[in-house]
Amino acid sequence: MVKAVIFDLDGVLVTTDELHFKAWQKLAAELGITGFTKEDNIRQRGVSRMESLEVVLEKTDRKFTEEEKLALAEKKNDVYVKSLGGLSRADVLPGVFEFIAYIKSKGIKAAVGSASKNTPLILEKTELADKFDAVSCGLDTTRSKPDPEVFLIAAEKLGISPADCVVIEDSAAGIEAAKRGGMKSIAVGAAEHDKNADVSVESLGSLYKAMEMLGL
Ligand code: B16
Ligand code: MG
Repeated sequence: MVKAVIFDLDGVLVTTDELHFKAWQKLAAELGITGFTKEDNIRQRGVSRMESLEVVLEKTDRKFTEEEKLALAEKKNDVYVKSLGGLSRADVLPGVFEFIAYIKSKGIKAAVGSASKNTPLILEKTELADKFDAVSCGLDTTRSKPDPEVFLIAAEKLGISPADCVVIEDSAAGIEAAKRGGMKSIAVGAAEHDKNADVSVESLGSLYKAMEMLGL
């Protein structure tokens, strides 16, 4: 039985995936790295800031100390947070507000499960903050996706068993995390066709059908 939906943030609720990409591109350029592509950026989805940095640094032979890596991640985050300045309700992906209202009308709870430590800021700026019954994010966790921790914390905050939760994700790491946490999952966008997902859809418009397939 579906009692809760846990939404990933970046790439599922909001268009911040492009802003992450631009900020990493800027850092790569500053480091003289030329081969950082969209495909590399897709591997950064859902994983932590420091793991995302490793995806950039694997493109160079230069070696960095842990301290230098932390400084580089902070530098990227400063650029990213600045780019969130202009974020508004208009950056929420099409159909999100309507879909949340729909599941709530069915008595299903809604939560966020995101790796991002910037989750509270993003939810506030996009007017999504008061739409969720619980928020679990990078500020709550010690392990990142594909570890299920972020989704299990969301389920715990909701007081709902993992088996009754459906995760909506755009990353392979997030889909694997849902599976390892004993939850069902719907893969969207960049994660479409992920073999670990229970249902796969191209865009949010198809979520109603996906929920039906999961027994809503
Ligand atoms: P931050 P999600 C993830 O968000 C992003 O997909 C991933 O690319 C990023 O590295 C991670 O958040 C950490 O974000 O640097 O803002 O703490 O997809 O789990 O909502
Ligand atoms: Mg995501």
